[in-house]
Amino acid sequence: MNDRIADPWGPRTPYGPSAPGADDAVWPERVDTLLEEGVAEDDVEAWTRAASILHSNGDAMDIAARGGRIVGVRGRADDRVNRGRLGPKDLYGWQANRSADRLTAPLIRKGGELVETDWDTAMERIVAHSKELLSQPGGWGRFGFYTSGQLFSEEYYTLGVIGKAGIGTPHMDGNTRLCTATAAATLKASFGTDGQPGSYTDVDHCDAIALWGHNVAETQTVLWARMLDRRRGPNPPRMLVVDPRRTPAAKEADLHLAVRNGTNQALMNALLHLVIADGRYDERYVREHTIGFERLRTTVADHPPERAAEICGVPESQIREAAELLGTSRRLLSTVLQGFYQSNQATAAGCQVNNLHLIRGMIGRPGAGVLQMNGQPTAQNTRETGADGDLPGLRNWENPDHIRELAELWNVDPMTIPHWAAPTHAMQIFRYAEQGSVKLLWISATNPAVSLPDLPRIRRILAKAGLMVVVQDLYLTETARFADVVLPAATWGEKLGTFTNADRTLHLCDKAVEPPGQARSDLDIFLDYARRMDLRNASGGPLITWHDPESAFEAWKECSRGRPCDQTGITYARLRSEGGIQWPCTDPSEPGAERLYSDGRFNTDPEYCETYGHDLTTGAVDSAEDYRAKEPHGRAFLHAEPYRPGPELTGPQYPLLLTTGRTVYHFHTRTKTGRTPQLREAAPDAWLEISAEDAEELGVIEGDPVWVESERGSVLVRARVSGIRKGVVFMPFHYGYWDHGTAGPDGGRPRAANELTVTSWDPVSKQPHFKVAAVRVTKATQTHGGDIFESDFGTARGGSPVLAGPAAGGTTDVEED
Ligand SMILES: Nc1nc2c(c(=O)[nH]1)N[C@H]1C(S)=C(S)[C@@H](COP(=O)(O)OP(=O)(O)OC[C@H]3O[C@@H](n4cnc5c(=O)[nH]c(N)nc54)[C@H](O)[C@@H]3O)O[C@H]1N2
Ligand SMILES: Nc1nc2c(c(=O)[nH]1)N[C@H]1C(S)=C(S)[C@@H](COP(=O)(O)OP(=O)(O)OC[C@H]3O[C@@H](n4cnc5c(=O)[nH]c(N)nc54)[C@H](O)[C@@H]3O)O[C@H]1N2
Ligand SMILES: [Mo]
Repeated sequence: MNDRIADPWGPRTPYGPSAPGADDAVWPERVDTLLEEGVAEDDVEAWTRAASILHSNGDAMDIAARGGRIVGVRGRADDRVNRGRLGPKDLYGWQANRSADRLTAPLIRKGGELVETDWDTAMERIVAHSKELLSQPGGWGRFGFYTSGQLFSEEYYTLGVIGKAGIGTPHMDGNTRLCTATAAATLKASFGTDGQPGSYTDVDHCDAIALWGHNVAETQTVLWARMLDRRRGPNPPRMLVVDPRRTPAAKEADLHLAVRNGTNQALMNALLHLVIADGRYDERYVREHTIGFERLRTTVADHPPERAAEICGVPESQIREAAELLGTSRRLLSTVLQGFYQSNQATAAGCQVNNLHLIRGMIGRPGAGVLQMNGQPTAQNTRETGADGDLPGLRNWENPDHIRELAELWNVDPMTIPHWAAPTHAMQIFRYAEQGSVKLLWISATNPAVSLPDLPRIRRILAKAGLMVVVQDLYLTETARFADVVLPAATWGEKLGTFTNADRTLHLCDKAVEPPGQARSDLDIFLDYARRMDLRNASGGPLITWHDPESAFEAWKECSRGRPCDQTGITYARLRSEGGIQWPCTDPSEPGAERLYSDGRFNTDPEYCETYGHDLTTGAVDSAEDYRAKEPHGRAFLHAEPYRPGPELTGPQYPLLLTTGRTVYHFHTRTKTGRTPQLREAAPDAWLEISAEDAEELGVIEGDPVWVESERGSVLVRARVSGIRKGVVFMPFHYGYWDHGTAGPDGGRPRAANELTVTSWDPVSKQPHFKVAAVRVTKATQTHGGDIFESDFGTARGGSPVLAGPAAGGTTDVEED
């Protein structure tokens, strides 16, 4: 195999339709394998079926094991998603499972220190605190659960039922709030419910691809390989990229609009303006299948391309060219991701992409599709099962019938299920913890001390007196250092479960090896908590009636019955023999649905839909009566919204616009990829991307240390002079403290992008604005001799800004009784 650090995408296998519009293109197989040095395929003792959990593509693979250890991976040629291919993180990342610093025993805080203990002691500490909270009036309001986009369906569903039907708290959310809350919000707003209209096979058939704030080349490498293979084959699709940076995807594109971050809505309005003005929409489709065209038309009429050119900072001619590309395509595939979701006017701008497809009738047929992408591998499941606070089965919290269905399914009083207000979003849960009303914050499979915005504030919250923090993770993360109880979890390869990728494909991940030490699967931890809490249903029986992954899956399937994400036709046995299956799938003998909305009927019926809608400007919730009055009758909604400036504007003090994101080599806060030698060496430290013009003005050259400061905090990193647009700088958000294991919590140089980001979120999806903040950059000068990174960071700017951890934590350090 070629060096997949040097070439993340591997060799091309070109393909395409035999003639424009033909549906005969099939993506060739290419099997990628990586085994530990010295291990040959013949040495592998067992191959276990799995799929990647280091992005949302759902690449199917087999895990190789030998002597009870994982020794490598191999892509599955027969799977619809990747046809054998794997990306760099898939190929190398499994090594993190074997890291010597995995947590192997529970920890509790004693005398300010985290010390090893046994499961009984750790769980009883959580249970005692929980019971005490519940014994007080409104005790349910004292609980906050902050989970992930990286667990399995079975685990989320169990957590969701514990929270909603057991404790009855609305304060539950996933880090999916930071990730794909806007995907869900735009899908609900436009089509009635969550659920991806498109399919990856749309890549095979499209004649144009538009990437809206999505650096797919680095973040879904296998999907990108599919796109590249089309681009090198017969009848290739044209490509449009909208991104302030000259990413690998932007370099490949026919047209790159390097918009100023935070201006997506202005661009989208101008594009829709031109498409409508040029009559390039499908009048019949608009009439029969949509609502809201007149309002859309009048709103975008105020957004001519010359206005967008000024706001976005791109030539008007390019905007016209983009409208031409979009308006003349017969089969357009759009993908949308964080450049939209985490930016200004996220839901509004995401909805404009849906609008573009709706008014051109380009939805639900081969090649014509929208992928409101997911990012995390199992984010879709957090949303489906309700572990993000939404109701499971894509039900509507405002619809009393939906509440009744759940109450019957779980055999509980409907009033137990929180539905009197919108579920509490992650940023609000942290706010309640800050204010002191949430007194137990249970964090599973996420690392908010690196990934939430405005880290100085997040550290203060996690360290707050009177807040019990429980962290369930694989390692002693930046967040775990604040915990009162740390629970060691088993992970991918060490436990069994299912999850759904970004095109609705379910995969099963089987257990290949035993977890280290006393680590337990997240499912077992949640089940244990439910048992110890003695959570009961209305008849006095146990609330949770399942006991292992398969029985949990069967329970979850019942909950999905009759809903858009119906999985009742899927079984573990099918997933084991057939590989990936798309939902909805109701018939055990049929494949799942390739695309949604092929008949032009959307999930907007008032009895069926997942939301009655929001005001896109304020986020105010519409009432059921308002919604019914629109008489949707299965039509989709076209939403309109003028451009408004972002949450933070530049000025003389902070003249540059910061945006943040990813590199191909790392996953999030690097807990796994930072423990993978090849990936770690490929991108060992954080950096700041800056344009040549801005660098010159600041007297900075490639590699210079620079301070980047915002109103919240500051970081010290090296400059990379890149093709980013002038006035905009970029930082990867992967890097927390200096290094895993090598520096204590107060020994790290500040280098996390989120030291700088702003506490602000989209009014509808509540997704934080990670992609717009005002900063200033100054060249760092040496004051103490030696390497500035070693010597100066603590003193240069008012002491160590990352001071945190055990000394600062230890908030519920009650002695054992
Ligand atoms: N290698 C790698 N792959 C991953 C992940 C990872 O951590 N590493 N994480 C996974 C997850 S959870 C997610 S959510 C996805 C994210 O996948 P992406 O969304 O592709 O990744 P990002 O780098 O966050 O953002 C994409 C692009 O948005 C651009 N951008 C910034 N601001 C704006 C703006 O205002 N407008 C526009 N149009 N563009 C803007 C950035 O320059 C960036 O190139 O990746 C998944 N895959
Ligand atoms: N500035 C900025 N900030 C961002 C973003 C950005 O683009 N810019 N992107 C946002 C996005 S899209 C995302 S998704 C978030 C990601 O942010 P986080 O969710 O904080 O990132 P991870 O590092 O993936 O954290 C997952 C944690 O779960 C642990 N873990 C992994 N597998 C398991 C398991 O099976 N069980 C348990 N119990 N633990 C497990 C890992 O060790 C790790 O500590 O960051 C967000 N923050
Ligand atoms: Mo994400």
